[in-house]
Amino acid sequence: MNNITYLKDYTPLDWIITHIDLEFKLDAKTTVVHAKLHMQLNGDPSKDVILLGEELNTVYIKVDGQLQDLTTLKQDETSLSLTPPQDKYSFTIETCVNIHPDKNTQLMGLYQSSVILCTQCEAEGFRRITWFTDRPDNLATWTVKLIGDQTLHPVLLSNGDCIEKGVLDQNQHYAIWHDPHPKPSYLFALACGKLELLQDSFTTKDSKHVDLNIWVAAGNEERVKWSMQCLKHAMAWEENVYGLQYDLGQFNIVSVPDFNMGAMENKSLNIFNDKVFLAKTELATDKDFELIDSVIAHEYFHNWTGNRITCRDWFQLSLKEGLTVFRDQQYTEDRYNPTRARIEQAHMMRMAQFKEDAGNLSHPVRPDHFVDISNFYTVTIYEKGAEIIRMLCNMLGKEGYYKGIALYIQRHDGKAVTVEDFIQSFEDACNIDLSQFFLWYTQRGTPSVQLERKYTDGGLTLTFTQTLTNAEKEKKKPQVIPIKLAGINVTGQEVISEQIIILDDWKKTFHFENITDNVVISWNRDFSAPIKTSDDHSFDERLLLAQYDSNIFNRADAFFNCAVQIVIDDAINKQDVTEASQKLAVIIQTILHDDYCSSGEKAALMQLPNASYINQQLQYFEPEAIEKSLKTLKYTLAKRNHEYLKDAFNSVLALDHPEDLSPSAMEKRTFVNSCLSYLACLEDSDIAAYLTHHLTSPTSMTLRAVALSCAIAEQEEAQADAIAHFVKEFENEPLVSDKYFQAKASKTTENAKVMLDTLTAHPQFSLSNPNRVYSVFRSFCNNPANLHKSDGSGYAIICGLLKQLDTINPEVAARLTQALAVKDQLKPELQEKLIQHLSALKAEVSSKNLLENIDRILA
Ligand code: HT7
Ligand code: ZN
Repeated sequence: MNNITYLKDYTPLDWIITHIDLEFKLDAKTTVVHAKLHMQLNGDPSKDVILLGEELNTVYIKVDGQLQDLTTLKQDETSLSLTPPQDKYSFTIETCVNIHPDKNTQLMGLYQSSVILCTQCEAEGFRRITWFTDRPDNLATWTVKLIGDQTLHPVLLSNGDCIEKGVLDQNQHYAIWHDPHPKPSYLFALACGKLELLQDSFTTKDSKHVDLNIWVAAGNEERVKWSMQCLKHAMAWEENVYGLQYDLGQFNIVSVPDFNMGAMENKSLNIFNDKVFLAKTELATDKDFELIDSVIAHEYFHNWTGNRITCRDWFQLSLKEGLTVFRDQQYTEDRYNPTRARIEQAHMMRMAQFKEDAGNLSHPVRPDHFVDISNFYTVTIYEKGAEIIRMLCNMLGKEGYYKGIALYIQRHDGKAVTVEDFIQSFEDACNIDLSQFFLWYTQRGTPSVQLERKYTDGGLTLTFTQTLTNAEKEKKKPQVIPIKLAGINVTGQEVISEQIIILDDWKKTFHFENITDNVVISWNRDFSAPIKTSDDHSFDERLLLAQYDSNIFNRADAFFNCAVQIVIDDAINKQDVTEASQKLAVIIQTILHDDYCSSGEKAALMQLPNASYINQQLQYFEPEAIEKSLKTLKYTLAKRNHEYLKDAFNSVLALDHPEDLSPSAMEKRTFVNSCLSYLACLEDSDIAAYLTHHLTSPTSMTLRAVALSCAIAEQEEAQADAIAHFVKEFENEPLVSDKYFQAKASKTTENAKVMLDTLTAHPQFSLSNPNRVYSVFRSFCNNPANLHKSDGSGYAIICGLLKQLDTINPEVAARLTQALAVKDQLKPELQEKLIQHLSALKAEVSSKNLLENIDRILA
């Protein structure tokens, strides 16, 4: 059994590394790493120094210059124990190790990605580079010498400022980098290779000049202009909104094709996955552009929330991630349409985070144990963590929030701290007790809140009841739930004005005087709390909200929930839903003709739920029935609005300028695409011609990508030649091929194995590139009708893949298990099949990432 690390066992280091001198002799096959660690007493001097290392070929280890006998040092496979010299409070450890970047398919530590040698150290990758404490609470200053071949590695980058450069014999050269800001090892980075540079600069409010350098492989230069603009926007935004400035003379970004996540915030040397960095309108969609903007902002914002103030231990991961996601969400809301942004954020929470929290991998935002921390880079830590801070911000008001942030930064700059330290800053700045609020960090699961209306002479009483999953078993206490609400009468007038009430008990009532009419409550407006809601509203009352609610977020929500209800009534409750579907169709008509909403808001207002979300609402998944009813509903809505949709589609399409990346131009294209996704399920020769045209002509990728997914989903046979044309046109553009993989793999098919074999045989596909693996297999898993096929064949496919990935990239493998963490929502026969496949897989794999998740699912 793998070792479990517990939060309660945290102890500070007895010896810390205060400074490190590192030297790399770079070579893809064998890189030689020399390290000199400057150790200082931080606790008990009688204790040994424990250093961690993984897959290192150790050449020597010296303590204060004395060679050590390697055979006696090892504690186990991944740690060694060194006895400090007697009576000394500081000493040095020197090590020399060989590592093999070209064999590193895990993409953790130092690895090769196309022509670039680069690193990924968060969370525990630095120990794959050299022996180190490798904990976030060991902050050190760093001096790094990089030596490489001038032809293969003309650019040599690391953290901080370059303090020396020079040429050596045998075509070698070197660069020395010094980072004056103490940082933990997970923020170390190097990136070396044949890289092209796009340079710009930024002047801070204090008139400090910062060089902005973007480095990419040759051929990608045209695709980084947007990224540079986004970086400058993010820097200015953070100064204006948070009053925080950049703290070094240069900021470097390198983009690589092989990367386990989106990007990494290494101090002054961010490394990005090409997927969230490279873009031009012919190759990337508006969604890609917007995502790039938010990820660049996110990584840049980490400089303060994560780097200057970091985590004491990995249990505190949400301290930096939740806060930084909240900050990048604020940025996106300022840059684009805030309502649409909020609808998308809530959508993500409901689709992914609620699912995680209801499944076998559920964990608190601040977990209290783990086997492998890399399994905790989850929507719970990131997105739910951000929602907690949003609630805090709404409850304290903007002024209180920024006061708390300022105090947090003033107190903890340069330190490794805890979530408690963060919350304490708000308590002290705003003089408020947040002890009950803190339960959001420690209690897992999504709270469910139920609302009941009762009319009493001349007034209305609202009763809110919260229930928490496993409340008794896990000894849970009621959480603090801020609920934004308003009341609307039958004509759509607001008769209870918008306000925030706080539910901080299992049950609470709120009374409103002078209410005589029937009132529909628009509540949890703007997703004021990350909760599941249920109430006593009728279908018609929900339709009223979908039509009249002045809060656009809740209007979209009402439409969405009506659609969910219709699909479930049709598929599961076997009710006649003809009338309800027609009523919902009328709402689309209203949305299309609404003069007060922007195009992006209209698109958000008529968004349908996906099959995965609807299945999630059932006691047991019913993939086939849900898929069929969802298709029927979409067809009914499209058919009834055929002409309206087409008019709206054509008139907005006519306004399109593919090169225009302004938010309003992007919104228009979003709207066109959302009309198209309805229209494509009808027989319409104009729409068929539109699909063919966009698949075969170089128009905007925003329109082409959705044309592709609609063609594959709805008209695959008729559009076969056009689809083939698209695939051929982009055979050398892996990021575009990913869009094809996604569309194909998410479609329900009779023979999934054949379909997946064909995709994985595509020349662009490779199991060692995470983007390709996710495009095919995550998309496949997101379709319940494929993954949860009644014969268990979906599980056989995924478990077969996980077995292969276990030896190539266990982190990616473990991330894919998330789709299987719904065991208890499967009917007994299917559950049995999943258990069989997972148990067999467990016997065949060895990575702790994968084993931890398999165990959690099977538990
Ligand atoms: N903080 C970064 C996390 C990350 C990561 C974690 C595990 C494995 C690979 C990784 N690459 C990046 C990303 C972020 O949240 O900004
Ligand atoms: Zn982050």
